This record gives sequence, structure tokens and C-alpha cells, in this order.
Amino acid sequence: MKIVDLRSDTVSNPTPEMRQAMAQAPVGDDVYGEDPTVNRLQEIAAEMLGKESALFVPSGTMGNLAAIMAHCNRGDEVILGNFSHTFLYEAGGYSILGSVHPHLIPNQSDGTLDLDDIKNAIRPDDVHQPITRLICLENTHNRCGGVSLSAEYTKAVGELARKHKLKLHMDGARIFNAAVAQGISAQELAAPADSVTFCLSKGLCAPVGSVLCGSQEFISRAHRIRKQLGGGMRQAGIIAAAGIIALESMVNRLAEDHARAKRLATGLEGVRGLVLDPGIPYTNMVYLTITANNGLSDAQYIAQRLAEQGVLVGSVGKSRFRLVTHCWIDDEGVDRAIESFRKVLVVE
Ligand code: TLP
Repeated sequence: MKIVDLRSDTVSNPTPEMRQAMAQAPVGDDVYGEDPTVNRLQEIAAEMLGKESALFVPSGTMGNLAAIMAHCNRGDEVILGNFSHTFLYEAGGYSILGSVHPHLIPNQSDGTLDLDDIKNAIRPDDVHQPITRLICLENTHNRCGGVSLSAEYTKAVGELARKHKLKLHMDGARIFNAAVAQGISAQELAAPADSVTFCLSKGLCAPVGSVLCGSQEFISRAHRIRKQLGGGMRQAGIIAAAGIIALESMVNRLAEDHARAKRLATGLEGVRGLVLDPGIPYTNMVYLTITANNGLSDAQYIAQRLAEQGVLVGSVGKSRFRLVTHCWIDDEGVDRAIESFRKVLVVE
């Protein structure tokens, strides 16, 4: 049985073109800065994000962690959303390894942080309080439904940050989804941020890796931190080669994933007991809530029943699902997912 894996875009396998490029990649020791393929990937990434410099890191988690540690000193504070991936799903690395204190403010349903909430969270110069150093945004916003933040909004946060001498980091794990959805460049979306992390290993299909971009001086600090975190990789050109293909030929096709997410959402909206939450998807994520249906309301149980039919979905909490489209999900996969939900929820 062919598996339709909608748990995440992280499950997307590398394309045949990537495997070929990986096999043929010229390599060297990247800890010495001598891997030509890594160096090329970093140059392309910096240019696409409009930053001076870039650093290849093993994961989005390490990219965000290295960024926070490079911006903050021990005991400083970072302002971030209560639904941000960095707060929810990165194992508290910035607190444990960076000794950085989180100041949480609510994420609005559109993934933004309210400008007044940010202002109110900035600490006065008071010996009792930590020093505010950094603001983090996420684009697209995962837990808020894959919504994308606009360049105008990010600019307003950037201006606020500069006014208060703070830095702005963007977790842009899926910034190319945001760019494609809005029809603008990733560079424009990232322009107001001092640093941005993006992932090659999600919708762009590379097997491993993320890139942290920023000023030369910031990246040289992050480089040392990557070493401290054990992220210095040797002949990493083998994986960077796939990252180059990801940037050169996988960005524009993200529009197909967005169209399929809409098709999936529209189909599932018609299944009794399922409610789109927050609504028709903006990018490649479909979030749904199950309202009690024939006594069935346990998302994990339903996910198991779907898995028996070869359809894998993510469950979020007790009664919510996340389905993510990616390069290996075709129209047939979308239709099978809709049909399987219908069988489990309507027929059972
Ligand atoms: N997100 C994963 C899970 O960890 C939830 C997923 O399946 O979506 N920022 C954002 C916005 C992310 O969604 C993720 C991964 C990361 C950072 C971390 O990237 P990795 O997994 O490469 O460390």
C-alpha cells in the first residue's frame, strides 16, 4: 500500500536530482572552511535572503539556537510568541545552553505579535529585571496554521526593535512558502530582520540542513557557537549539494503544495465532524478540529485508524490535526486522504 504521509513537510525525501548532485559534490573539510559546496550554498543563501553572510547548520533548531546565543549575553531576555516553535518545540535550548530568559507574549491568530504587547514587554533599565535584547518572529507561523507575516508588519517590528536598540531574529523555517504565497521575494520578507534561519529540509526537500543568515560579524559569532554546539560538520558538501538544488529548483514549485493544501482543506471541510481551524490554508498546512462525531473525538485514535489505511496525519493535542502538503503528495494522495477521513468519520 502506498503511504500518504501528511505528518509534516520534513518527511519529504530528496529528489533524484539531489541524490545525483550529492554523489558528485566536490567536498573538503568545512570546519577548516574548505568545503567548496558548503561555501557555495552559503553564498547563494546569503544572496537570496539579502544578508551579508550565511552559515550552514544541521537543523532549524540549531539555527535558531545559534542566532539567539549570538545576539544575547547570559541573562538577557528574548521576546517571543507563546505559540512560537522556538518556545514550544526546541527543548528550551536557548535557556539551557544560552542562559537566555524568555519573555512570552501572545501570538495573534495571524501569527503576529501585537506591537503594543512587544512595547510593553521591553524592560526598563532596572537592576531587578533582565535586559531585553532580542525579538523573535516566525514566518510562516507553524502553530498559527502556516500563516505568513507581511513585509509591512515585519518592517514595523524592525523599526520598533531599532528604536529600542534591540535585535530582530526571524525563524523563517518556511520563509520561501511565505514568499511564494505572497508573490514577493524572501529577501523582502527578511529585510527588517537582523538574522533569519530557513530550512532546506522541509518543503524544499533537501535531506538535512538549514541556513542562518545575517551580517558578517553576526555570522562569525554564530560560527563559533555552532562549533560549541557540536555542529561543525566535515565533508558537509555532500548534504549542501542537495541544499543548492533546493534553492535553485524547488522554491517556485511550493505553489503546487499550497494549491494541494487548499484542495485538501476544501475536501475535508465537507466531512461531517471536521472544522477547518483557522480556515482555508494560506500555505502548505491544513489544521482541523474534530467536533464529536458518532462519539469519535480523539484525534490520536482517529490518526491511528487513518494510518491503517495508509494515511499518516499529525495530531495536535486531543482534538486537532495537522496535515502538511509537500513535493511527494500528489492529487491522488490528497483524494485518498479525504476519502480515508470520510470512511473513518462517517462510515464507522
Ligand atoms: N518543525 C517540525 C516539528 O518540530 C514541529 C514540523 O514538523 O513542522 N521552526 C519552525 C517554524 C519549524 O516548524 C521547525 C520544525 C523548526 C523551526 C525546527 O527545524 P528542525 O526540525 O530542522 O530542527
